[in-house]
Amino acid sequence: MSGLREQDPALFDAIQDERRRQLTTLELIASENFVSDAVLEAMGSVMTNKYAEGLPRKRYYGGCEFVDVAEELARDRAKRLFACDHANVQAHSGASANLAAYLALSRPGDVLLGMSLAHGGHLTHGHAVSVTGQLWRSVQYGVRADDGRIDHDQVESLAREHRPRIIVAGASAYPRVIDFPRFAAIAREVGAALVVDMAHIAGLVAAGLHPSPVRHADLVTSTTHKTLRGPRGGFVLATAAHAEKLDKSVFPGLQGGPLMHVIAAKAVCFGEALSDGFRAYQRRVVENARTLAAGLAGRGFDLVSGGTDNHLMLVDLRKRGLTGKLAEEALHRARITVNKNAVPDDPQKPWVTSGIRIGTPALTTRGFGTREMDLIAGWIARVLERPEDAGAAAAVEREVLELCAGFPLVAREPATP
Ligand code: DSN
Repeated sequence: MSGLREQDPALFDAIQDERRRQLTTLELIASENFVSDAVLEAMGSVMTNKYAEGLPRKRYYGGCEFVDVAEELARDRAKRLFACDHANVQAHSGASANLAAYLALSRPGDVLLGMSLAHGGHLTHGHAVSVTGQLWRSVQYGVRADDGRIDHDQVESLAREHRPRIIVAGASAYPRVIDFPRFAAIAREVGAALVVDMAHIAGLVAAGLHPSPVRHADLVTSTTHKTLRGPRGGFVLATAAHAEKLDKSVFPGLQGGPLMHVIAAKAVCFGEALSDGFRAYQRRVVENARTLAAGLAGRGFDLVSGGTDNHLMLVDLRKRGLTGKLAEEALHRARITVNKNAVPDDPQKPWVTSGIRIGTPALTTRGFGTREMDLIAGWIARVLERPEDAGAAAAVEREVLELCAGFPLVAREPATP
């Protein structure tokens, strides 16, 4: 067999271009990260060739003895990492993980109480354009207008009024600690199950830097590729009581053959996350986010909730007369990658928005520290001061390229499961 370069030069070139883009831009999308060489190697392995419907030692196909090893490693390490009874590591994505959780604990038509995307939640927490908002009767809570924090009183009163079957806690653009005990108390009071989607903060939870949802939730869903720094995929943690229902709702309920090469890479990821090096990395992620947030606030930017406790911040650009779209595009010209993001009660459409979301997991993996975060805050301020000025963007771009050259993406410490 020939290599990719010879067999498919167009695709080979696209991969090389993407590699160069990652090396020569400042990656500040809060949900992205750079995986280790070991994770990449497992993902690019022959395990992709294998069908393995079922669970380890209970498969519908022969020849599963080695993929069983991979899945057992992934499950065992996930259980150790998050101190939980049971882990299903087959969900293809965070969206699949959430659907599997809802199917395990409810039926379509039941009431689902989740956080509105417009206030920092997620499409799959019951948004009208998502299957979760179409098949379930969705009720949505949000954050308080005055301080940008989750409005637990609203959660409680909506729960009492609508008696949801499931309450979902978790977010994709919420910079503060989530109070899982409070959610659990509300769920208990109204007889709802609690699902926590910890996709964004899974790495912080693993490192003990955000309180764990595990003792409070019936099911905990997550992705592996955000702060957890693994392959693109999902997983679900369960109490022993829900284990069987959960496994059945993933397969055969929702999915066919599991992606065994991705599951192998999840095993590597969980192994890495058990190391001291990973905990130190997460501490730097949070420290960098605080520094970047302070650097932006100090330069006059409004941050939703006034700052951050975790790996991300949400910048409200309304007072500057900018939209998220314009800011994203201007920063892109300077090789600074962020995403436009709705701020609470955003007057703009979702494809325009009034904010940008900024996160530090990827650049922290790359070795950036607080000194670089302050530089970056300054560059963001300079670009957004004159967002239409190509000269200003070009000047920052030159500095970005110089900084990037000093931080090549190199393999990190090996996994120490
Ligand atoms: N798209 C993810 C994010 O950026 O947060 C959530 O699914």
